[in-house]
Amino acid sequence: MKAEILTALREAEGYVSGQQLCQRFGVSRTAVWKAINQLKKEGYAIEAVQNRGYRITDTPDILSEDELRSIRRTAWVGEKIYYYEATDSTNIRANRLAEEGAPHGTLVVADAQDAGRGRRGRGWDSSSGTSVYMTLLLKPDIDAANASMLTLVAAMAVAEGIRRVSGLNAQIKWPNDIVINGKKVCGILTEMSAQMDYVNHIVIGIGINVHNESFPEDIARTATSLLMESGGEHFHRAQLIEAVWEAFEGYYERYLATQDLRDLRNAYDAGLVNLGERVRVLDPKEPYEGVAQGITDRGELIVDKDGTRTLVSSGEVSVRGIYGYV
Ligand code: BT5
Repeated sequence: MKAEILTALREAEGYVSGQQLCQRFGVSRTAVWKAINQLKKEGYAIEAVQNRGYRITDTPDILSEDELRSIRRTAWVGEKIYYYEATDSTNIRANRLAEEGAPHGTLVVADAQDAGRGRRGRGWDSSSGTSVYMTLLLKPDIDAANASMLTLVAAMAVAEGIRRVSGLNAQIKWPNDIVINGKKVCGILTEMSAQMDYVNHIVIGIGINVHNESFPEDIARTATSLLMESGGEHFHRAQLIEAVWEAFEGYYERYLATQDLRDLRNAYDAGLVNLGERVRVLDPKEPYEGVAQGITDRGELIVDKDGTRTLVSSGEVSVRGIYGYV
């Protein structure tokens, strides 16, 4: 009921009386009073005035299942939400939940991870109280060969969510990073469980640095946070999460219609940080340089190498800017 009370307080223009809350949720005054007290303990600033009722005066950056549910506006993402103060990795959790029968659209969110992971066995720095770590579980009816494009769909959604909540110019570094001013603010890890021709489930894991003031030495030069890029602003993590998934639902629908990116390609390219720039393709066989020209309908990066068009598939290679990380 706490989530519902939070929603009611947020929706109200002014005060909401205890009586109204009792009637709306069919509970006693004491139950409402208890729930309000619990919310206060969790850090919400709720004013109680006799004969008028309750009013929420400040929404601190609280991450909890109630907070996420109370501001949820998505149609199907997060219909079921699992929140953990700490977990190994939200991707690992989501994979486990999928095997236990959790439905399509289940969202796993954590405040800290002790085994946060990136691609190919790399790690993801996952301190507590600073960031967003979340994973969406999908059980879509798609061809396994089309699944990797979901990373690009998610990247578009994260960039849009960050722009909407913070106003910062978040851009995409193909295929799975979001960057601001040339530094990495978010990484995406998509994993699939499939048979030869049948997708069991897909998890899309997203880590976004929000309040971080600094980073460990090994990533300090390449990593950044919304706080660092905004000159010290603290953005609301639950609102950011909501904004990302709202954007995702729209893009996902367009992806699903064709199971490729033909409808999203132009929008993706518009947010691509390397568009028209020289990049270095770290092909394990032989690295080469060229100019990034955008993506294909299937999400490959088009690189013009001395007049020859080459296509780079995600998963095979990394792409670097010539002058550094981007
Ligand atoms: C990624 O891998 O960028 C995917 C990261 C996905 C993390 C999310 S968090 C929620 C979910 N649960 C998980 O366990 N994972 C997902 P990759 O492209 O391989 O980049 C990893 C590299 O980024 C590392 O080797 C570091 O160099 C750098 N890095 C690590 N932590 C970082 C951070 N917090 N911010 C920026 N860069 C970081």
